[in-house]
Amino acid sequence: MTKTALITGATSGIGEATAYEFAKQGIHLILCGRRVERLHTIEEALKKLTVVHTLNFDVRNKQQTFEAIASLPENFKNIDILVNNAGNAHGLDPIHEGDIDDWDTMIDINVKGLLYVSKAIIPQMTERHSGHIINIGSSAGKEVYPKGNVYCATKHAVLAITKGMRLDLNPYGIKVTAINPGMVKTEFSQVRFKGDPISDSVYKGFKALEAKDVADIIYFAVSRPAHVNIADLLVYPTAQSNSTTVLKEQ
Ligand code: NDP
Ligand code: 8X3
Repeated sequence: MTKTALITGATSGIGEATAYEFAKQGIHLILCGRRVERLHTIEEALKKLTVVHTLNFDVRNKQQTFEAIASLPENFKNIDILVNNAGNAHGLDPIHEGDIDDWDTMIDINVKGLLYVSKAIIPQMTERHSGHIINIGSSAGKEVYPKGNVYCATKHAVLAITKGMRLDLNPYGIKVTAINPGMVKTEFSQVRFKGDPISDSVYKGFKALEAKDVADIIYFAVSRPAHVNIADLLVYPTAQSNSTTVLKEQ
């Protein structure tokens, strides 16, 4: 039976690559993000492969989030796969120099936004006794690195929420998975460093993961047989061995 997936943060990086991967597999798509033009460009491209609907909302806005999801047309209302991917780091500063607005932004998007979207969708999954939630955590949810403080805290929270969801939703036959990548070359560092050219140096001297590498893994997780749940997966680029150790060419 054809499945429907809702992907947050589908306008770039891991979310966009996941949309392409799912579309190739014929999964019907609900693509979410704030940048409406990008949503439409991606929709136009993917319409050749599958059925696509777009939702334009900011996950920080509770009302917008619930209204957007409630507005889904009948043929998109039953969501089988939720990919909670929207998120970013904002800033990289020691805790005593951190910007409070950056902290608010990361907590509001990465933690509260993920919860709002989940709250809007989970009741239909519990009612149908089926569904799969993929939460995009990070290696930063497993370890804390210098200056990573609040971003790492949000990703630790994503992991705790994932574990909580798995416990609470297991009786309803709902799978819950955390996919935790190390360094992936996306727009992530441009956002973190607010367009500062320093963002160009982050992925220099080694082969970082590509968004497609993570998308392949997400599709692998959602395509396992009914009795198999990938609970928690950590993936690094080969050159990376933990959050602070990356083999770079000089
Ligand atoms: P990108 O910056 O390329 O993508 C982030 C996506 O999140 C965009 O589509 C953006 O869409 C969306 N987004 C951001 N803020 C909001 C918001 N307030 N409301 C709705 N959507 C929002 O980064 P990545 O693809 O790398 O990041 C995706 C996820 O992967 C994040 O959760 C990130 O923490 C995680 N991750 C990334 C890693 C990396 O090294 N790149 C490693 C580990 C985890 P728009 O701006 O259009 O709203
Ligand atoms: C993104 C990976 O190491 O840049 O979550 O924080 S890292």
